[in-house]
Amino acid sequence: MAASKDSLYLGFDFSTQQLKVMAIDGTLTVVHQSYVHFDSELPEFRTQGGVHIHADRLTVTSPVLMWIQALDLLLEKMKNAGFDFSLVKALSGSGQQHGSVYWRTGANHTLKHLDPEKSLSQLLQESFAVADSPVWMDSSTSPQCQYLESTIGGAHTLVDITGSRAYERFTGSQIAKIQQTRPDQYQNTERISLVSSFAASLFLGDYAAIDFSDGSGMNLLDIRTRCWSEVCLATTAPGLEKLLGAPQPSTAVLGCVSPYFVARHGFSVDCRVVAFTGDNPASFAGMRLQEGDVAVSLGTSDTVFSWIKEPRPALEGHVFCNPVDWHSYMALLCFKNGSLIRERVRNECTEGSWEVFSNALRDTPIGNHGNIGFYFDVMEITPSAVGVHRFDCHDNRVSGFSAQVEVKALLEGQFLSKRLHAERLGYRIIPGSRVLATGGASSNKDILQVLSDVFNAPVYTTDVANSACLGSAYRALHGLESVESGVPFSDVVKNAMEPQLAVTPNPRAKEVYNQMLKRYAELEDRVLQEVDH
Ligand code: XUL
Repeated sequence: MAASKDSLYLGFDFSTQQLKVMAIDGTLTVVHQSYVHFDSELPEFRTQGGVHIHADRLTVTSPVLMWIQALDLLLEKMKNAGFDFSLVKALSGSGQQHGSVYWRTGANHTLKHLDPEKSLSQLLQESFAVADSPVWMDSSTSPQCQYLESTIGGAHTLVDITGSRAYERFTGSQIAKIQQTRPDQYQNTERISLVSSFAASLFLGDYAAIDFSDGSGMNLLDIRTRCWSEVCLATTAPGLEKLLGAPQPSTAVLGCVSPYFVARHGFSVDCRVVAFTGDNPASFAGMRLQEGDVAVSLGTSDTVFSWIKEPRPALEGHVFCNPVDWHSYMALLCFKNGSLIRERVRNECTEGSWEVFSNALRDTPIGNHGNIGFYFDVMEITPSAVGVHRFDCHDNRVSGFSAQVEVKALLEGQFLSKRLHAERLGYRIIPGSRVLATGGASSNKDILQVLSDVFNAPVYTTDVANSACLGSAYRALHGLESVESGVPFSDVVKNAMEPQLAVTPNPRAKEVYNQMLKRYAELEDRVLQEVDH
């Protein structure tokens, strides 16, 4: 299909704090953006950061009607801005991962017969068995996680099937908790959606399938067969297969927008709805990762995603089905000790100056004279350990490093850890591999140089503000084109703006860090054994 400026593709992102939309034309140019901020624009729901944190501090939910009202408001804003819905050829979207929505018996009938004279929030008031949806910030399901792992034969078995061990925020345990604590509401549920497939259902006027990629964040999907795992379903809650519907590829075209959107907003009857997915998979698409690439986001918490061919699920991190190529996988790792610890070390070792911090990185050799440090101010997710642990070149524990060595040890340690755990999930550096760096710290070239040296790959920077939204718009375009011609995602987005090359690896780095990675792995095991975690 020729790139056309008259065809538009929409990407929505139902994220934790706001609902966003981006429109691109056939040349991949962004032509429209809008958003609705939940706390400030829908104050009647009294959320903070888009959520309600309950008295136990562990239960975290969002009102499902808030998301619907936000969509009414967003479409209204777009109309007021003169947005022409009739030009939209396809739409897709993403949602915060793991959150779940419980449609009440009879809701699908309502979805199929929406009166265009009324708003979605008026029409769907009574459509939910559970009014407050559990979201990814919830950590109240430890008993359900323990039960799932022990019943199924241990964490390793669950990892082998679903790509992740049991996590409190993952949807399976959330569903189990609802079924156990509110059996009446569970009984009255006709369908369970993820936030992503719930949002797709609104546009489709029918229950939308859960896609393989977001479905991988539930501890319920067998990531190799891409079917629900019978044993996981049976261990989680009764009657679940029917409640979830069959999962579909993330690139699937689910149908056309419902007549409601045609009559009320002027969408074309042919506008396709492409399966919605999770926000991380959508960002993966927005950053246009390719095989061998790794994306490193350096923010409050650091995250790493990579494209992998052969998954090797591990006890840490997650393997999800790949959102743009169903034969492949994506690995996702989260690290809690990100920029806050970089700032603490900057304050303590370099008088609060990034410039002096950068000098320390430049003035210390690659490999830092064999010194290695682990810096976990708060309990780390990957690996599960806490505290600061320093080792000299003979693997002896030491109580402190000089300021310069400390700075380098922090950065080398953070990046060795990212490489080690990404490799444990199946990531491999191959010729042509790129590191795509994003987030606050990616503006510091000396930090990026260490990243490039440790990964032995060039580092590119990419502005991924709203990458989930952009990725969703790309996916809408790709979904439409692949259904017509089977064209791969990378071809559809090949003319998008390229990331900028920031630094290339020092030729001496490869050997030093290959060696150091082995020592780092051994020392990490020692830290895990020695530390009470
Ligand atoms: C990923 C996760 C978060 C949410 C944020 O596993 O829990 O990144 O997707 O929206």
